[in-house]
Amino acid sequence: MPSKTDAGDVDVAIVGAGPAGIYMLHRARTAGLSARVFDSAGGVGGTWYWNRYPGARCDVPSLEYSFGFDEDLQQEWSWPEKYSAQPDLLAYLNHVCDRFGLRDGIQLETRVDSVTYDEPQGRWQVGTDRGDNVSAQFVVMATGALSAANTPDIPGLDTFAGDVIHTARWPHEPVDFSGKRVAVIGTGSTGVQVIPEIAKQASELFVLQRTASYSLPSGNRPLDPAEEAVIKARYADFRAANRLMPAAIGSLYQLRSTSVLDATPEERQLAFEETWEMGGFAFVRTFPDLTLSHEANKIAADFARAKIRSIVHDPATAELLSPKIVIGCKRMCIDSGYFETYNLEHVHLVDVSTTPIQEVTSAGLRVGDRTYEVDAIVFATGFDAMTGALLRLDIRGRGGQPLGDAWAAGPGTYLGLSIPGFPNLFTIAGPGSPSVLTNVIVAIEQHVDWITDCIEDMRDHGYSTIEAMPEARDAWVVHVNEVAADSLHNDPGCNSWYLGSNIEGKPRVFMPLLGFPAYVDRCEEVVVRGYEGFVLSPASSP
Ligand code: NA7
Repeated sequence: MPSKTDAGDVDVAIVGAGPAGIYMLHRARTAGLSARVFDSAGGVGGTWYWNRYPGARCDVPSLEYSFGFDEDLQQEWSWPEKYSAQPDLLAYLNHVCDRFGLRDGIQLETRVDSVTYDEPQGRWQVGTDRGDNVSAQFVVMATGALSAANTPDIPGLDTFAGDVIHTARWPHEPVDFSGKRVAVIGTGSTGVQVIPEIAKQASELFVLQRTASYSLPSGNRPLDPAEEAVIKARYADFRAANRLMPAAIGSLYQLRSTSVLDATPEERQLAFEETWEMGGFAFVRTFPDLTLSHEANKIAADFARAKIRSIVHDPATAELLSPKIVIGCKRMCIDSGYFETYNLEHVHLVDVSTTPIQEVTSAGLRVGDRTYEVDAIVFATGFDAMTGALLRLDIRGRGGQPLGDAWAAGPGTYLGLSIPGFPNLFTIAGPGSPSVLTNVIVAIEQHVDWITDCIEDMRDHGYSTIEAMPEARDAWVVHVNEVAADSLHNDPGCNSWYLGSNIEGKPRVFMPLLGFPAYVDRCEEVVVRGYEGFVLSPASSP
């Protein structure tokens, strides 16, 4: 296997300097591979570099949403809060880069705009907007599942006289909304975080809601050093226990194992109150069947809707804020004071579910007969998730085939790691892997370890190329769909970004794989069986 062939060549080109790209660089280097990371951002951090809107916070507890690959790292870092705010996560990821001496391998402010397979050479050409043309034996797409920001194409947007900001492209300098009339479009995980913060400053705030979200209180608080010490005393065991959980988090919760349908109304109420108070995702796991059957699901949904009615004073607003969809079919939101915000006199909820936003004028937004005059519009409208970042790049595999053609009917991968026709190109936390349905840091570590071990195996055994077989991909796509078929995530009333249905024209396909721990076993089994489902070729035959 060639090492660096000339100044511009590397063994591994990595696209993206978020947690996945950072860890990939570290593992590649420790495996003796030359590697370079490219990112269009001005700093490392990925999601936590871009999403610097007020209120931005992780919805997975800090002690779990952090790397577990190095014992010293996890012992020396201290988190100030149970759920980390964006600046703390960004500081952590910068610390990781410094601690492992990674900065010289990361090329920032450099957008990769083409990734092309050079078939005769058996190498990839990575082209950037700075004119780099780097030859790499392997390419790792660490581009993030939620990084391609989605701004709806609303007529007249370019005529608006005020400020337009997408939450995922928030300015670095503080934005002052004091005395301003602001519109926020979107009430997903981002909306529920940013809305209470903007409401603290704005003179008037219009929230344009298309679909009401279930949102659970975070229960965020300063992290108790004693609690942190208990985890740190057995951090490796804690991580291992989490890796056995369906979402790779939450091994600490002592939840019930019996059906909600077998509980009395009093027992249900008590159980739900307990997990609601606990904060975070615990609520959806109060009983094991809440996300498995409609009957069980409705009981949890009714409880959550009753909570909204108990918080929001105006009954009409409470009704509008009460989700009608299955609870948990979309990603649950986690908030700090979201519903309470609607009790403020200057905060107005605007329903755009039946009458969409028609146009933006120079003065504001027109919905039906009414124009909402505002000084700023904030788009909390999410992402072209899972495939967006990959398809926005010009990736071409064997025969010059664009990835967009290969994925015209939906993303087809083998193990969420590899695509037939795109040899030696790996996706981290890509479609077809548990990715966003797990603690994504755990998913990233598992993928990076698998990819690095695979490259090392290839090197040890004289192989230069690995490529997924089309039959293996087809069987994997069937598996991903089968697992999701009976899940409430696939409920016809649910238009989630998991299904791509937040983006017009995107094929409706459930993209992540349900079933984390079993997936890890499957990846290991594939290796044990000699990379079953892959073709490995020796150096002479690219
Ligand atoms: P989400 O969860 O996709 O939420 C986006 C929100 O924007 C959601 O309420 C959408 O309504 C709304 N939206 C999108 N387009 C429009 C238009 N054209 N008009 C009105 N409303 C619109 O993105 P987030 O950034 O909040 O969260 C993404 C993930 O990041 C989250 O799940 C966590 O994993 C972290 P809709 O529901 O589509 O009707």
